Amino acid sequence: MSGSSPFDHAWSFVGELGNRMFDNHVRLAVTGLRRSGKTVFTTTLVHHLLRAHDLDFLSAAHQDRYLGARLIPGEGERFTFEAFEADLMADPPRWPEATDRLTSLRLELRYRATGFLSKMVTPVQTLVVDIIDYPGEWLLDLPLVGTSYEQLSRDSLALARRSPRERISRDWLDRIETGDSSGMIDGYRLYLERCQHELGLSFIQPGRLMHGIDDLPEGTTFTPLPPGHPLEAEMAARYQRYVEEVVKPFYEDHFSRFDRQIVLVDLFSCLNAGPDWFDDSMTALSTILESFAYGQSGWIRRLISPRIDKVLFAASKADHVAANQHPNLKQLLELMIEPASRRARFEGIRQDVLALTALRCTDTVQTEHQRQALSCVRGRLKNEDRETVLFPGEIPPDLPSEEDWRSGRFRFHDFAPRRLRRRARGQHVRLDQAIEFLLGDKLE
Ligand SMILES: Nc1nc2c(ncn2[C@@H]2O[C@H](COP(=O)(O)OP(=O)(O)OP(=O)(O)O)[C@@H](O)[C@H]2O)c(=O)[nH]1
Ligand SMILES: [Mg+2]
Repeated sequence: MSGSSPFDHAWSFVGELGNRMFDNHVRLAVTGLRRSGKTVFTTTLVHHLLRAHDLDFLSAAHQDRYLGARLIPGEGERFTFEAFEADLMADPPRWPEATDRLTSLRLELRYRATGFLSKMVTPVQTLVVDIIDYPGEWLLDLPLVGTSYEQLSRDSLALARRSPRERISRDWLDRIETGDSSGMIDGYRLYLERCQHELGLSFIQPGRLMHGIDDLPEGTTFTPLPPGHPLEAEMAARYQRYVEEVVKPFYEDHFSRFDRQIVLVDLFSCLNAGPDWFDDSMTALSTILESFAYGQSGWIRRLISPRIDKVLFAASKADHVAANQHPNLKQLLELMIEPASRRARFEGIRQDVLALTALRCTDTVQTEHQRQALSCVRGRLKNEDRETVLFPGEIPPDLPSEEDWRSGRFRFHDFAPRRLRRRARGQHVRLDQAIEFLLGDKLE
Protein backbone atom coordinates (compact mmCIF):
# COMPACT_ATOMS: atom_id res chain seq x y z
CA MET A 1 0.00 0.00 0.00
CA SER A 2 3.01 2.30 -0.36
CA GLY A 3 2.15 5.81 -1.41
CA SER A 4 -1.55 5.75 -0.51
CA SER A 5 -2.56 9.00 1.14
CA PRO A 6 -5.36 9.75 3.62
CA PHE A 7 -7.17 11.29 0.66
CA ASP A 8 -6.99 7.95 -1.20
CA HIS A 9 -8.42 6.24 1.83
CA ALA A 10 -11.25 8.72 2.16
CA TRP A 11 -12.01 8.42 -1.54
CA SER A 12 -12.11 4.64 -1.49
CA PHE A 13 -14.26 4.87 1.62
CA VAL A 14 -16.84 6.99 -0.20
CA GLY A 15 -16.71 4.65 -3.18
CA GLU A 16 -17.08 1.62 -1.02
CA LEU A 17 -20.06 2.99 0.87
CA GLY A 18 -21.69 3.99 -2.41
CA ASN A 19 -21.30 0.47 -3.68
CA ARG A 20 -22.67 -0.98 -0.52
CA MET A 21 -25.73 1.25 -0.67
CA PHE A 22 -26.56 0.56 -4.28
CA ASP A 23 -25.02 -2.82 -4.86
CA ASN A 24 -26.57 -4.94 -2.19
CA HIS A 25 -29.23 -6.60 -4.29
CA VAL A 26 -28.53 -9.24 -6.92
CA ARG A 27 -30.96 -11.10 -9.11
CA LEU A 28 -29.64 -14.53 -9.94
CA ALA A 29 -31.57 -16.39 -12.60
CA VAL A 30 -31.48 -20.16 -12.96
CA THR A 31 -32.51 -21.64 -16.26
CA GLY A 32 -32.05 -24.64 -18.55
CA LEU A 33 -34.17 -26.79 -20.77
CA ARG A 34 -36.76 -29.15 -19.37
CA ARG A 35 -35.40 -31.66 -16.80
CA SER A 36 -31.97 -30.04 -16.82
CA GLY A 37 -31.94 -29.89 -13.03
CA LYS A 38 -33.12 -26.33 -12.22
CA THR A 39 -35.35 -27.17 -9.30
CA VAL A 40 -32.85 -29.50 -7.63
CA PHE A 41 -30.05 -26.98 -8.17
CA THR A 42 -32.05 -24.08 -6.74
CA THR A 43 -33.10 -26.17 -3.76
CA THR A 44 -29.64 -27.39 -2.78
CA LEU A 45 -28.13 -23.98 -3.52
CA VAL A 46 -30.50 -22.37 -1.03
CA HIS A 47 -30.05 -25.29 1.39
CA HIS A 48 -26.28 -24.72 1.48
CA LEU A 49 -26.46 -20.93 1.56
CA LEU A 50 -28.91 -20.93 4.46
CA ARG A 51 -26.68 -23.16 6.53
CA ALA A 52 -23.34 -21.67 5.44
CA HIS A 53 -22.28 -25.23 5.07
CA ASP A 54 -19.76 -27.09 2.88
CA LEU A 55 -18.93 -24.07 0.69
CA ASP A 56 -15.13 -24.21 0.79
CA PHE A 57 -14.66 -22.76 -2.69
CA LEU A 58 -16.72 -19.69 -1.89
CA SER A 59 -14.01 -17.20 -0.90
CA ALA A 60 -16.17 -15.53 1.72
CA ALA A 61 -16.77 -18.91 3.36
CA HIS A 62 -13.18 -20.01 3.01
CA GLN A 63 -12.05 -16.77 4.64
CA ASP A 64 -14.56 -17.27 7.40
CA ARG A 65 -16.49 -14.13 6.41
CA TYR A 66 -19.71 -15.75 5.19
CA LEU A 67 -22.13 -15.94 8.09
CA GLY A 68 -25.25 -17.50 6.60
CA ALA A 69 -28.59 -16.46 5.19
CA ARG A 70 -32.28 -16.29 5.86
CA LEU A 71 -35.35 -16.31 3.67
CA ILE A 72 -37.24 -13.04 3.46
CA PRO A 73 -40.47 -12.11 1.64
CA GLY A 74 -39.95 -11.45 -2.06
CA GLU A 75 -42.01 -10.62 -5.15
CA GLY A 76 -44.12 -12.73 -7.48
CA GLU A 77 -44.92 -16.40 -7.35
CA ARG A 78 -42.69 -18.07 -4.81
CA PHE A 79 -40.32 -20.97 -5.40
CA THR A 80 -41.61 -23.45 -2.84
CA PHE A 81 -38.20 -24.17 -1.39
CA GLU A 82 -39.49 -25.70 1.84
CA ALA A 83 -41.51 -28.35 0.01
CA PHE A 84 -38.71 -29.22 -2.41
CA GLU A 85 -36.17 -29.39 0.40
CA ALA A 86 -38.51 -31.53 2.52
CA ASP A 87 -38.88 -33.96 -0.41
CA LEU A 88 -35.13 -34.31 -0.76
CA MET A 89 -34.71 -34.73 3.00
CA ALA A 90 -37.53 -37.27 3.34
CA ASP A 91 -36.95 -40.96 3.93
CA PRO A 92 -36.98 -42.12 1.21
CA PRO A 93 -36.18 -38.87 -0.64
CA ARG A 94 -38.11 -37.83 -3.74
CA TRP A 95 -37.07 -35.86 -6.83
CA PRO A 96 -39.22 -32.76 -7.43
CA GLU A 97 -42.16 -32.70 -9.82
CA ALA A 98 -41.63 -30.88 -13.12
CA THR A 99 -42.23 -27.12 -12.97
CA ASP A 100 -43.24 -24.93 -15.91
CA ARG A 101 -43.40 -21.36 -14.68
CA LEU A 102 -41.25 -18.59 -13.32
CA THR A 103 -40.90 -18.65 -9.56
CA SER A 104 -38.52 -16.87 -7.25
CA LEU A 105 -37.19 -16.69 -3.75
CA ARG A 106 -35.53 -13.91 -1.78
CA LEU A 107 -32.59 -14.52 0.54
CA GLU A 108 -30.66 -12.19 2.76
CA LEU A 109 -27.01 -13.17 2.98
CA ARG A 110 -24.83 -12.00 5.86
CA TYR A 111 -21.09 -11.60 5.54
CA ARG A 112 -18.15 -9.61 6.78
CA ALA A 113 -16.71 -7.27 4.18
CA THR A 114 -13.06 -7.26 3.16
CA GLY A 115 -12.76 -3.46 2.79
CA PHE A 116 -10.88 -1.84 5.64
CA LEU A 117 -13.24 1.05 6.28
CA SER A 118 -16.53 -0.70 5.77
CA LYS A 119 -15.29 -3.31 8.21
CA MET A 120 -15.05 -0.53 10.79
CA VAL A 121 -18.34 1.17 9.93
CA THR A 122 -20.62 -1.82 9.32
CA PRO A 123 -18.87 -4.96 10.39
CA VAL A 124 -21.66 -7.22 9.12
CA GLN A 125 -22.99 -6.58 5.62
CA THR A 126 -26.09 -7.92 3.93
CA LEU A 127 -26.63 -8.92 0.35
CA VAL A 128 -30.18 -9.53 -0.84
CA VAL A 129 -30.31 -12.25 -3.48
CA ASP A 130 -33.36 -13.05 -5.58
CA ILE A 131 -33.10 -16.50 -7.11
CA ILE A 132 -35.36 -16.92 -10.11
CA ASP A 133 -36.09 -20.34 -11.64
CA TYR A 134 -37.65 -20.20 -15.13
CA PRO A 135 -37.93 -22.56 -18.13
CA GLY A 136 -35.09 -22.16 -20.63
CA GLU A 137 -37.64 -22.83 -23.38
CA TRP A 138 -38.88 -19.28 -22.92
CA LEU A 139 -35.56 -18.01 -24.27
CA LEU A 140 -36.17 -19.93 -27.48
CA ASP A 141 -38.86 -17.37 -28.25
CA LEU A 142 -36.58 -14.37 -28.50
CA PRO A 143 -36.01 -14.72 -32.25
CA LEU A 144 -39.79 -14.55 -32.75
CA VAL A 145 -39.65 -10.87 -31.90
CA GLY A 146 -38.05 -10.26 -35.27
CA THR A 147 -39.94 -12.92 -37.20
CA SER A 148 -43.08 -12.27 -39.22
CA TYR A 149 -46.01 -14.66 -39.07
CA GLU A 150 -45.41 -15.63 -42.71
CA GLN A 151 -41.81 -16.48 -42.00
CA LEU A 152 -42.64 -18.43 -38.86
CA SER A 153 -45.29 -20.39 -40.75
CA ARG A 154 -42.92 -21.19 -43.60
CA ASP A 155 -40.18 -22.40 -41.25
CA SER A 156 -42.46 -24.38 -38.94
CA LEU A 157 -44.27 -26.16 -41.76
CA ALA A 158 -41.01 -27.03 -43.51
CA LEU A 159 -39.62 -28.43 -40.26
CA ALA A 160 -42.79 -30.43 -39.62
CA ARG A 161 -42.48 -32.13 -42.99
CA ARG A 162 -38.89 -33.21 -42.41
CA SER A 163 -37.49 -36.09 -40.39
CA PRO A 164 -37.84 -36.69 -37.51
CA ARG A 165 -40.89 -34.45 -37.02
CA GLU A 166 -42.78 -35.75 -40.05
CA ARG A 167 -43.50 -38.91 -38.06
CA ILE A 168 -45.82 -37.09 -35.72
CA SER A 169 -46.97 -33.98 -37.59
CA ARG A 170 -49.68 -35.65 -39.70
CA ASP A 171 -52.55 -35.03 -37.30
CA TRP A 172 -51.76 -31.33 -36.95
CA LEU A 173 -51.31 -30.89 -40.72
CA ASP A 174 -54.64 -32.65 -41.33
CA ARG A 175 -56.38 -30.35 -38.89
CA ILE A 176 -55.00 -27.34 -40.77
CA GLU A 177 -56.72 -28.66 -43.88
CA THR A 178 -60.06 -29.50 -42.36
CA GLY A 179 -60.40 -28.29 -38.79
CA ASP A 180 -61.76 -25.17 -37.14
CA SER A 181 -59.63 -22.54 -35.46
CA SER A 182 -59.47 -24.07 -31.98
CA GLY A 183 -58.97 -27.59 -33.36
CA MET A 184 -55.94 -26.38 -35.31
CA ILE A 185 -54.46 -24.60 -32.33
CA ASP A 186 -54.93 -27.68 -30.16
CA GLY A 187 -53.43 -29.83 -32.89
CA TYR A 188 -50.39 -27.57 -33.03
CA ARG A 189 -49.86 -27.70 -29.30
CA LEU A 190 -50.26 -31.45 -29.26
CA TYR A 191 -47.72 -31.71 -32.05
CA LEU A 192 -45.24 -29.54 -30.12
CA GLU A 193 -45.81 -31.62 -27.02
CA ARG A 194 -45.14 -34.82 -28.94
CA CYS A 195 -41.96 -33.28 -30.40
CA GLN A 196 -40.80 -32.96 -26.85
CA HIS A 197 -42.15 -36.08 -25.19
CA GLU A 198 -42.12 -38.63 -27.99
CA LEU A 199 -39.21 -37.41 -30.09
CA GLY A 200 -37.29 -35.96 -27.15
CA LEU A 201 -36.44 -32.77 -29.05
CA SER A 202 -35.23 -29.61 -27.33
CA PHE A 203 -35.52 -26.95 -29.98
CA ILE A 204 -39.21 -26.31 -29.79
CA GLN A 205 -40.52 -22.92 -30.75
CA PRO A 206 -42.71 -21.30 -29.55
CA GLY A 207 -41.36 -22.29 -26.15
CA ARG A 208 -44.06 -20.61 -24.15
CA LEU A 209 -46.82 -22.55 -25.90
CA MET A 210 -45.26 -25.57 -24.22
CA HIS A 211 -44.17 -24.26 -20.84
CA GLY A 212 -46.50 -22.11 -18.84
CA ILE A 213 -49.44 -22.15 -21.25
CA ASP A 214 -51.93 -21.96 -18.38
CA ASP A 215 -50.74 -18.42 -17.69
CA LEU A 216 -51.10 -17.10 -21.23
CA PRO A 217 -53.42 -14.11 -21.81
CA GLU A 218 -56.60 -14.56 -23.90
CA GLY A 219 -56.17 -14.84 -27.63
CA THR A 220 -52.41 -15.45 -27.66
CA THR A 221 -52.37 -19.07 -28.79
CA PHE A 222 -52.08 -19.74 -32.52
CA THR A 223 -50.97 -22.12 -35.21
CA PRO A 224 -48.75 -21.55 -38.25
CA LEU A 225 -50.62 -21.86 -41.57
CA PRO A 226 -49.69 -22.07 -45.24
CA PRO A 227 -50.07 -18.83 -47.26
CA GLY A 228 -53.60 -18.11 -48.49
CA HIS A 229 -55.28 -20.19 -45.78
CA PRO A 230 -58.72 -18.74 -44.89
CA LEU A 231 -57.73 -18.29 -41.24
CA GLU A 232 -54.35 -16.73 -41.97
CA ALA A 233 -55.30 -13.21 -40.90
CA GLU A 234 -56.82 -14.40 -37.63
CA MET A 235 -53.79 -16.52 -36.75
CA ALA A 236 -51.35 -13.78 -37.74
CA ALA A 237 -53.14 -11.43 -35.32
CA ARG A 238 -52.99 -14.05 -32.57
CA TYR A 239 -49.29 -14.58 -33.23
CA GLN A 240 -48.69 -10.82 -33.00
CA ARG A 241 -50.45 -10.82 -29.63
CA TYR A 242 -48.29 -13.75 -28.52
CA VAL A 243 -45.14 -11.78 -29.34
CA GLU A 244 -46.43 -8.54 -27.78
CA GLU A 245 -48.17 -9.92 -24.70
CA VAL A 246 -46.11 -13.01 -23.92
CA VAL A 247 -42.60 -12.87 -25.37
CA LYS A 248 -41.79 -9.18 -24.95
CA PRO A 249 -43.17 -8.82 -21.40
CA PHE A 250 -40.92 -11.67 -20.23
CA TYR A 251 -37.90 -9.75 -21.49
CA GLU A 252 -39.17 -6.40 -20.24
CA ASP A 253 -40.44 -7.46 -16.83
CA HIS A 254 -38.02 -10.22 -15.91
CA PHE A 255 -35.00 -10.77 -18.13
CA SER A 256 -34.02 -7.10 -18.13
CA ARG A 257 -33.72 -7.22 -14.34
CA PHE A 258 -31.48 -10.29 -14.07
CA ASP A 259 -27.90 -9.58 -13.00
CA ARG A 260 -26.43 -13.04 -13.12
CA GLN A 261 -27.50 -16.15 -14.97
CA ILE A 262 -26.75 -19.84 -14.68
CA VAL A 263 -27.76 -22.09 -17.60
CA LEU A 264 -27.93 -25.79 -16.71
CA VAL A 265 -27.40 -28.35 -19.45
CA ASP A 266 -28.10 -32.06 -19.11
CA LEU A 267 -25.53 -33.49 -21.52
CA PHE A 268 -26.41 -37.06 -20.60
CA SER A 269 -29.85 -36.94 -22.11
CA CYS A 270 -28.42 -35.16 -25.19
CA LEU A 271 -25.89 -37.97 -25.67
CA ASN A 272 -28.34 -40.77 -24.89
CA ALA A 273 -30.75 -39.51 -27.51
CA GLY A 274 -28.46 -39.83 -30.55
CA PRO A 275 -26.92 -37.61 -33.25
CA ASP A 276 -29.99 -35.80 -34.59
CA TRP A 277 -31.12 -35.03 -31.10
CA PHE A 278 -27.68 -33.89 -30.10
CA ASP A 279 -27.65 -31.42 -32.99
CA ASP A 280 -31.11 -30.31 -32.02
CA SER A 281 -29.89 -29.60 -28.47
CA MET A 282 -27.00 -27.60 -29.88
CA THR A 283 -29.43 -25.49 -31.92
CA ALA A 284 -31.53 -24.96 -28.80
CA LEU A 285 -28.48 -23.96 -26.79
CA SER A 286 -27.21 -21.51 -29.34
CA THR A 287 -30.67 -19.97 -29.63
CA ILE A 288 -30.74 -19.60 -25.85
CA LEU A 289 -27.37 -17.92 -26.04
CA GLU A 290 -28.72 -15.31 -28.41
CA SER A 291 -30.46 -13.78 -25.43
CA PHE A 292 -27.05 -12.99 -23.97
CA ALA A 293 -25.47 -11.74 -27.18
CA TYR A 294 -27.13 -8.39 -26.82
CA GLY A 295 -25.53 -6.56 -29.69
CA GLN A 296 -25.96 -9.41 -32.12
CA SER A 297 -29.62 -9.92 -31.64
CA GLY A 298 -30.28 -6.19 -31.84
CA TRP A 299 -33.84 -6.87 -30.84
CA ILE A 300 -32.93 -7.19 -27.22
CA ARG A 301 -31.23 -3.81 -27.17
CA ARG A 302 -34.21 -2.18 -28.77
CA LEU A 303 -36.55 -3.90 -26.36
CA ILE A 304 -34.75 -3.49 -23.05
CA SER A 305 -31.44 -2.58 -21.53
CA PRO A 306 -30.18 -5.86 -20.18
CA ARG A 307 -27.78 -5.94 -17.27
CA ILE A 308 -26.57 -9.52 -17.01
CA ASP A 309 -22.81 -9.34 -16.63
CA LYS A 310 -21.97 -12.96 -15.80
CA VAL A 311 -23.29 -16.20 -17.22
CA LEU A 312 -22.32 -19.63 -15.98
CA PHE A 313 -22.93 -22.68 -18.17
CA ALA A 314 -23.06 -25.80 -16.07
CA ALA A 315 -23.19 -29.42 -17.15
CA SER A 316 -25.56 -30.71 -14.49
CA LYS A 317 -25.86 -34.15 -12.86
CA ALA A 318 -22.11 -34.78 -13.17
CA ASP A 319 -22.50 -37.62 -10.67
CA HIS A 320 -23.96 -39.72 -13.51
CA VAL A 321 -20.34 -40.51 -14.40
CA ALA A 322 -17.11 -41.17 -12.52
CA ALA A 323 -15.22 -38.11 -11.31
CA ASN A 324 -12.42 -38.63 -13.85
CA GLN A 325 -14.96 -37.83 -16.59
CA HIS A 326 -15.78 -34.38 -15.29
CA PRO A 327 -13.06 -32.57 -17.27
CA ASN A 328 -14.47 -34.08 -20.49
CA LEU A 329 -17.98 -33.11 -19.48
CA LYS A 330 -16.88 -29.53 -19.07
CA GLN A 331 -14.93 -29.56 -22.32
CA LEU A 332 -17.82 -30.99 -24.29
CA LEU A 333 -20.15 -28.30 -23.02
CA GLU A 334 -17.56 -25.69 -23.93
CA LEU A 335 -17.47 -27.02 -27.47
CA MET A 336 -21.24 -27.07 -27.76
CA ILE A 337 -21.65 -23.45 -26.82
CA GLU A 338 -18.45 -22.17 -28.36
CA PRO A 339 -19.74 -20.55 -31.54
CA ALA A 340 -22.50 -18.65 -29.83
CA SER A 341 -20.55 -17.87 -26.69
CA ARG A 342 -17.82 -16.16 -28.66
CA ARG A 343 -20.37 -13.52 -29.57
CA ALA A 344 -21.66 -13.13 -26.03
CA ARG A 345 -18.14 -12.72 -24.70
CA PHE A 346 -17.66 -9.99 -27.21
CA GLU A 347 -20.49 -8.11 -25.56
CA GLY A 348 -18.57 -7.97 -22.31
CA ILE A 349 -20.39 -10.66 -20.38
CA ARG A 350 -18.09 -12.81 -18.28
CA GLN A 351 -18.66 -16.49 -18.80
CA ASP A 352 -17.52 -19.68 -17.24
CA VAL A 353 -18.27 -23.34 -17.76
CA LEU A 354 -18.21 -26.12 -15.21
CA ALA A 355 -19.49 -29.60 -14.50
CA LEU A 356 -21.54 -29.74 -11.32
CA THR A 357 -23.77 -31.92 -9.23
CA ALA A 358 -26.47 -30.28 -7.16
CA LEU A 359 -27.23 -33.43 -5.18
CA ARG A 360 -24.62 -36.15 -5.39
CA CYS A 361 -26.27 -39.56 -5.69
CA THR A 362 -23.24 -41.69 -6.55
CA ASP A 363 -19.69 -42.37 -5.43
CA THR A 364 -16.84 -43.00 -7.80
CA VAL A 365 -15.33 -46.42 -7.13
CA GLN A 366 -12.45 -48.24 -8.80
CA THR A 367 -13.01 -51.77 -10.03
CA GLU A 368 -10.97 -54.10 -12.16
CA HIS A 369 -12.10 -55.59 -15.42
CA GLN A 370 -9.78 -57.94 -17.32
CA ARG A 371 -6.88 -56.60 -15.29
CA GLN A 372 -7.71 -53.02 -16.18
CA ALA A 373 -8.69 -50.44 -13.62
CA LEU A 374 -12.14 -49.11 -14.35
CA SER A 375 -13.74 -46.01 -12.83
CA CYS A 376 -17.30 -46.90 -11.94
CA VAL A 377 -20.09 -45.30 -9.97
CA ARG A 378 -22.02 -46.72 -7.07
CA GLY A 379 -25.57 -45.54 -6.57
CA ARG A 380 -29.19 -46.54 -6.68
CA LEU A 381 -30.73 -46.43 -10.13
CA LYS A 382 -34.09 -44.71 -10.47
CA ASN A 383 -36.89 -47.14 -9.58
CA GLU A 384 -34.55 -49.73 -8.07
CA ASP A 385 -34.30 -50.36 -4.39
CA ARG A 386 -30.66 -51.31 -3.95
CA GLU A 387 -27.34 -49.68 -4.71
CA THR A 388 -25.30 -51.14 -7.55
CA VAL A 389 -21.86 -50.53 -8.97
CA LEU A 390 -21.87 -49.91 -12.69
CA PHE A 391 -19.61 -48.64 -15.41
CA PRO A 392 -21.59 -45.66 -16.66
CA GLY A 393 -19.55 -45.07 -19.79
CA GLU A 394 -17.31 -42.19 -20.74
CA ILE A 395 -17.81 -38.69 -22.03
CA PRO A 396 -16.01 -37.83 -25.27
CA PRO A 397 -13.69 -34.82 -24.98
CA ASP A 398 -14.79 -33.69 -28.45
CA LEU A 399 -18.11 -33.46 -30.20
CA PRO A 400 -19.11 -37.11 -30.74
CA SER A 401 -17.83 -38.72 -33.92
CA GLU A 402 -19.76 -40.95 -36.33
CA GLU A 403 -18.06 -43.89 -34.71
CA ASP A 404 -19.17 -42.80 -31.24
CA TRP A 405 -22.78 -42.72 -32.40
CA ARG A 406 -22.52 -46.01 -34.29
CA SER A 407 -21.02 -47.82 -31.32
CA GLY A 408 -24.09 -46.99 -29.21
CA ARG A 409 -21.76 -46.22 -26.31
CA PHE A 410 -23.91 -43.56 -24.70
CA ARG A 411 -26.33 -45.15 -22.29
CA PHE A 412 -26.30 -43.06 -19.19
CA HIS A 413 -28.65 -43.91 -16.36
CA ASP A 414 -30.78 -41.80 -14.06
CA PHE A 415 -30.31 -42.27 -10.36
CA ALA A 416 -32.61 -42.18 -7.38
CA PRO A 417 -31.92 -39.28 -5.03
CA ARG A 418 -29.71 -39.70 -2.00
CA ARG A 419 -31.20 -38.19 1.08
CA LEU A 420 -30.15 -34.58 1.62
CA ARG A 421 -28.82 -34.21 5.15
CA ARG A 422 -28.31 -31.19 7.30
CA ARG A 423 -24.72 -31.56 8.31
CA ALA A 424 -23.20 -34.00 5.85
CA ARG A 425 -20.36 -32.83 3.63
CA GLY A 426 -19.75 -33.69 0.00
CA GLN A 427 -23.41 -33.78 -1.01
CA HIS A 428 -22.71 -31.61 -4.03
CA VAL A 429 -19.92 -31.26 -6.55
CA ARG A 430 -18.70 -27.74 -7.35
CA LEU A 431 -21.88 -26.05 -6.20
CA ASP A 432 -19.61 -23.77 -4.17
CA GLN A 433 -17.53 -22.97 -7.26
CA ALA A 434 -20.71 -22.00 -9.06
CA ILE A 435 -21.68 -19.69 -6.19
CA GLU A 436 -18.20 -18.19 -6.14
CA PHE A 437 -18.45 -17.30 -9.82
CA LEU A 438 -22.02 -16.03 -9.58
CA LEU A 439 -21.96 -14.17 -6.25
CA GLY A 440 -18.39 -14.19 -4.91
CA ASP A 441 -17.60 -10.60 -5.96
CA LYS A 442 -20.77 -9.35 -4.28
CA LEU A 443 -19.59 -10.77 -0.97
CA GLU A 444 -16.31 -8.85 -0.79
N1 LIG B 1 -27.95 -37.77 -10.15
C1 LIG B 1 -28.48 -36.54 -10.19
N2 LIG B 1 -29.65 -36.37 -10.81
C2 LIG B 1 -30.17 -35.11 -10.83
C3 LIG B 1 -29.54 -34.01 -10.23
N3 LIG B 1 -30.30 -32.91 -10.44
C4 LIG B 1 -31.37 -33.32 -11.15
N4 LIG B 1 -31.31 -34.66 -11.37
C5 LIG B 1 -32.25 -35.50 -12.16
O1 LIG B 1 -32.89 -34.66 -13.10
C6 LIG B 1 -34.30 -34.66 -12.92
C7 LIG B 1 -34.86 -33.30 -13.19
O2 LIG B 1 -34.43 -32.39 -12.20
P1 LIG B 1 -35.24 -31.04 -11.90
O3 LIG B 1 -34.43 -30.24 -10.94
O4 LIG B 1 -36.65 -31.33 -11.57
O5 LIG B 1 -35.14 -30.40 -13.35
P2 LIG B 1 -35.90 -29.08 -13.89
O6 LIG B 1 -34.95 -28.42 -14.84
O7 LIG B 1 -36.41 -28.28 -12.76
O8 LIG B 1 -37.07 -29.78 -14.70
P3 LIG B 1 -38.46 -29.08 -15.19
O9 LIG B 1 -39.07 -28.43 -13.99
O10 LIG B 1 -39.25 -30.22 -15.72
O11 LIG B 1 -38.08 -28.12 -16.27
C8 LIG B 1 -34.51 -35.16 -11.49
O12 LIG B 1 -35.76 -35.78 -11.37
C9 LIG B 1 -33.35 -36.13 -11.33
O13 LIG B 1 -33.65 -37.37 -11.93
C10 LIG B 1 -28.28 -34.23 -9.59
O14 LIG B 1 -27.63 -33.32 -9.05
N5 LIG B 1 -27.81 -35.51 -9.60
MG1 LIG C 1 -38.27 -27.58 -12.32
